[in-house]
Amino acid sequence: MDASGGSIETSAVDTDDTVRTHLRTCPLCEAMCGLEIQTKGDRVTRVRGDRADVWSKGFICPKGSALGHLHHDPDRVRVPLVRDGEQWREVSWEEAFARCEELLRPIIAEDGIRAVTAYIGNPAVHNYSLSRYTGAVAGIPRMPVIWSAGTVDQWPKNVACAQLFGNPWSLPIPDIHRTDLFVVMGANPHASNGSLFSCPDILGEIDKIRSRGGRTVVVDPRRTGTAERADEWISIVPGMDAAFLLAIINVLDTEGLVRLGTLEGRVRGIDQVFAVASEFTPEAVEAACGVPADRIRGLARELATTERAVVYGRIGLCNQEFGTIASWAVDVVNVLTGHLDVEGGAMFPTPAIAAISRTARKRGPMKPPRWRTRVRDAPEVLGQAPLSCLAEEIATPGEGRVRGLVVMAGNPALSAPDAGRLEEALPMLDAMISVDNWINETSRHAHVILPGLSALEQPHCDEALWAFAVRSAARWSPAIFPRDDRPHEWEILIRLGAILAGLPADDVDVEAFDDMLFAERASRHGVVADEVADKTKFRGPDRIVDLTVRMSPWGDGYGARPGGLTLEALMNDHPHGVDFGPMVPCIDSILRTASGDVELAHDNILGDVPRLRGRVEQPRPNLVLIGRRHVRSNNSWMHNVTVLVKGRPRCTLIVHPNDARDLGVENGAMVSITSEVGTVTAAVEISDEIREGVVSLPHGWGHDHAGTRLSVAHEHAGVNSNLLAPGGFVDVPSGNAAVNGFPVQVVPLSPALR
Ligand SMILES: Nc1nc2c(c(=O)[nH]1)N[C@H]1C(S)=C(S)[C@@H](COP(=O)(O)OP(=O)(O)OC[C@H]3O[C@@H](n4cnc5c(=O)[nH]c(N)nc54)[C@H](O)[C@@H]3O)O[C@H]1N2
Ligand SMILES: Nc1nc2c(c(=O)[nH]1)N[C@H]1C(S)=C(S)[C@@H](COP(=O)(O)OP(=O)(O)OC[C@H]3O[C@@H](n4cnc5c(=O)[nH]c(N)nc54)[C@H](O)[C@@H]3O)O[C@H]1N2
Ligand code: SF4
Ligand SMILES: [Mo]
Repeated sequence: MDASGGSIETSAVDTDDTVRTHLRTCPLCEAMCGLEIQTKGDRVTRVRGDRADVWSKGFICPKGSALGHLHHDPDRVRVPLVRDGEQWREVSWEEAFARCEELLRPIIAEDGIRAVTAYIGNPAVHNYSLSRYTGAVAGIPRMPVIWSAGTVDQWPKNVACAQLFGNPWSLPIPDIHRTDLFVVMGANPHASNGSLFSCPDILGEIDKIRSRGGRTVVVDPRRTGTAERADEWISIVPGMDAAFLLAIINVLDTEGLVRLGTLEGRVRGIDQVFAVASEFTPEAVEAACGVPADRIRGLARELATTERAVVYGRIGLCNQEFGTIASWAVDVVNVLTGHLDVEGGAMFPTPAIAAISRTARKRGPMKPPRWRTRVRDAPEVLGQAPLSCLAEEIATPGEGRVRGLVVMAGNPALSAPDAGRLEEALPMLDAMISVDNWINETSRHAHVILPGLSALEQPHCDEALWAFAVRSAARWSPAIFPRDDRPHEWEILIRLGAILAGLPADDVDVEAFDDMLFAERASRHGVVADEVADKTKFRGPDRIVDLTVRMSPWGDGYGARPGGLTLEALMNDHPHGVDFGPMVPCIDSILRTASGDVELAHDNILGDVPRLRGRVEQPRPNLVLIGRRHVRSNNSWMHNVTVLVKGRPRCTLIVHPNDARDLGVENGAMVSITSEVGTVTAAVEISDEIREGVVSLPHGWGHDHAGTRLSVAHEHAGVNSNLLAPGGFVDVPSGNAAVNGFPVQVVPLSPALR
């Protein structure tokens, strides 16, 4: 393998038509598949899974094969754009930054930096040039408040882990390779390929569990592709997982099934948890959950008596009404059945790229909110407030109004709850800068669009995601079409941060800021930047990866452990990745709670139980809506690729046959769907895969707006399900959006299209 780390020349003559094969990590989801990408000149000619990859061993999904289409998409923005009325003008980078300065400067002069905020979208996690530098935009100017997709995503899990383990990012991951009972709640890796649980080919692993005599149980209101592949589907009423899990805890207590195993003597608050769970008997919750008491009891016993078992919960347990209790209870069950930090249970990864430092101080219980939002008075939780508040912060006049917004790799016009209000608010901004590669539903409102490089034009390293991976592996990939004529996103973000801090746009010393940011990050790993300056040849995100690789247990510690891994060695010696083995028990290096033990009982979680009790006792609405994902979609942003959107329309409302009969609709009928905040129309797809009383509409659609530049997506528009999601419907302890499980009315609009 050559020194550039994975480019194999397969033609001797270097012409424009040279065929090359490149090794490259897919940046599109958390599975991090290693791909083999063939190019001819400047075209991608073939993408397939890299069978020699130590991590993914050839696995690939349809999105990965579409990477070339994303790169070649004629609609992709390649040059900075500045708005001139309704038109976009292509400008130089200097002019683009000058325009940012011109727009932002008066706002900050008049109202201070608090009048400007930022939104960080999901792809930042998959792009290390962005992820480690979004902090530059917020940090250099000391922006007091930022927003992110986090509060429509995993915030409840962060809150739960902050309490249980003392670090919001210490997330236990199912050891799927060694478990014999895999309970999947509110996750559908058949579509998502796994989340906060990096593992290629999870469905293949489910087959392997069965072949070694084990079982997989999926708890979901919908019989998903994952449920089809599993051994059992437990159909649950949306939002009732917290009650279901408290009932399991209740059984563990009353039937004397608790077994702490290796955590004996390291767990606090069990009695308080049992006291709270005492009224949640399986019989008391069966009607609300829609799951027979016997099945709940049986599952508790199976979990308690199976040597290697694990419960895993994901987005369906997070962006729902009781996200924090549910996400917390998943790990409480793992703890009480002796399945935390042991093989085949829920384990903490030890990443070889240790982006999250484990040397953090011990923490007391979570702090009371340090600030509240101006308009709704919503409390901050772990530094963020509900994303649905952003619209009113822009639209409501008065002191402290948000007048400037920097959006980094996000499309909140489609992804934020109560999206209609955000759609109305974005045009009220005096300055909106989008760092994005397309003109979509959000960036169409920007004044300046600063495009990043395509995935294939830049190197890639999942320096954040390996912390959630089932094995201690690592990989770095070089750019396939490197370019030096355009700034990398990390450079763009530093320049924006400096402009926001008041520096002249044409005089930003990017290198100096990078040094400063590196020094700050190095100090978190106990490294003094000046002392290692001559030991690294990298800058930007690569220097950070070099730091985190070298400070990992396998790293060379900048010379302290000769022969240990460095980024240079990862690049040169391991083009197919490097694998240091499965997860190992490591609770001592994880726990950062005040007591140093696992702390189960916290007021802000247990204190939310009365709200849950109230819901359990309430009559159920007629119909509630949940979302869904599809393997060929990626939230809102990959619908402009023909091969991914062709075929039957996917933005349909799935309705159970009995509900369809009650509504008087047949397959294909158009219906209006109305919630307390909006109405959309969609075609009905009748299927018994959905629970009665529940309908499902996917998110990320609604590409019919004027002013976007998404020619393919426009033809496959669908509707925006977040026009329906009520902004005030949140999981209270975390502030996370509950975009699943809210009541809707469905009304037929047309006769069935037979
Ligand atoms: N109803 C409902 N709503 C949801 C969810 C749900 O399940 N149901 N899920 C929620 C979740 S989990 C999430 S994470 C959010 C996602 O919400 P967002 O992150 O706001 O939305 P995405 O659709 O991921 O938007 C990605 C944007 O990044 C741009 N982009 C892609 N790659 C790059 C890149 O390399 N650089 C730059 N600069 N830009 C890039 C795309 O053009 C697009 O504009 O949606 C949430 N909203
Ligand atoms: N192909 C593809 N892959 C993706 C994405 C994508 O959009 N497309 N998005 C990425 C992102 S940003 C994320 S966060 C991850 C998410 O990864 P996953 O969590 O696996 O996401 P989903 O496929 O939406 O699965 C969520 C499941 O929760 C169920 N559900 C809804 N409400 C409830 C409830 O109240 N209780 C229970 N028990 N289940 C419920 C839904 O029916 C659905 O099957 O996927 C990532 N990967
Ligand atoms: S599962 Fe698909 S989208 Fe995810 S990393 Fe692998 S190829 Fe890419
Ligand atoms: Mo997400």
